[in-house]
Amino acid sequence: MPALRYHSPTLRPFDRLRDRKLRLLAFIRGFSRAMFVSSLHVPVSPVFVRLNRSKSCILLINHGPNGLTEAVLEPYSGPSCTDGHSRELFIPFDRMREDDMAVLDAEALDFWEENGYVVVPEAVPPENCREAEAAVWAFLGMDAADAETWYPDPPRPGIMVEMYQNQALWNNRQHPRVHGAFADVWETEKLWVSFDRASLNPPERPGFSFKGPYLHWDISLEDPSRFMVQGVLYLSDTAANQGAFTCIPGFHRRIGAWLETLSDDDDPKRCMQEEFGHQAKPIAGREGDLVIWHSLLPHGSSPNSAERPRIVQYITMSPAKEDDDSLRESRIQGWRERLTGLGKNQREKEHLEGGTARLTPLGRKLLGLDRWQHGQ
Ligand SMILES: O=C(O)CCC(=O)C(=O)O
Repeated sequence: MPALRYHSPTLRPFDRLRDRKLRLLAFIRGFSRAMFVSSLHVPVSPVFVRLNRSKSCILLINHGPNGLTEAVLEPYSGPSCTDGHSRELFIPFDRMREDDMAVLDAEALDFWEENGYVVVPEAVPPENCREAEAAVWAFLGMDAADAETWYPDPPRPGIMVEMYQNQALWNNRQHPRVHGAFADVWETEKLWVSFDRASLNPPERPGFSFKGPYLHWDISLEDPSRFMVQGVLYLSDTAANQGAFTCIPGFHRRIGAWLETLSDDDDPKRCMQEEFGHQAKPIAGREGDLVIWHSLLPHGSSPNSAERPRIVQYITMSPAKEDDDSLRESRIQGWRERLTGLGKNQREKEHLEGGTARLTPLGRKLLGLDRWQHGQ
């Protein structure tokens, strides 16, 4: 029986089947009810399923009088089985999460794949936003109600706020829905969270103009197949003209071919701005919404022509590197001693003045203090 290769995750997952195990299957993207029913018809059982990154399973399907009634995925470590009783599927994802943990539904995942960004609504509750927003105002020594304090003299170098270890920031990092959304895009829950900062982007006014960041990339473009994601959490409602996060939707899918057209002397960032800058789209969001974007999307902030500053917290997650002891120790030290993030590890204001953030069991794993293997 020939191997079946399936690459196009455009079909919708099971939406009517209620069996928990069947719905679990749906969250291996690309393996959908529609595919089952219309492409495979009645699949033979057992089916050998090779998930990428070396995980394999046996899928056992039991038929009831009305067709498919039960499907069970069992871990499998034996050889590939492609005999007459099984069929080999190559499914390009290795996620096996239960659907009640999923944050992004099939529509959101399709949107993500198409556009390279997704807005996760209400990723954290309003009280988390208010606490984090208050922490930003306090850190900057500004008064939310007094616009004169938003424009200090000398001016701030940009919109970034160099706070990393505040309890309110950690509360958002360790919020289960934030983790769930990143787990959906990474297809694994075993993640570490970045020590990222906040930003405050005030309205432009005479004598004060937006200084960036304009459209850019934060990763090397040497290997355009690399997968990395970034995120911004809106701490208050943010209109499109309020300094919203801006990106060129879908660029992650065409960047590889486009880079091929550039010569060695071309500067990709300048060429991208000239050719595609007009396609940049500001992404509005409500308080607590999290925008996750594919790092190959050109992205930046934008000038604020509204009345109120835009205040955000940056958060991203990536697969935990639990075997890297020195990295793990340095993360723990960064949290415990309240050092600056983004790899800088400096002793600044939070080290001198702050208290170490309290972590939940999820937060301990996202830091690296506890290992993912040991349950949760
Ligand atoms: O603040 C924003 O909206 C964009 C931030 C950004 O460009 C970045 O994090 O690299």
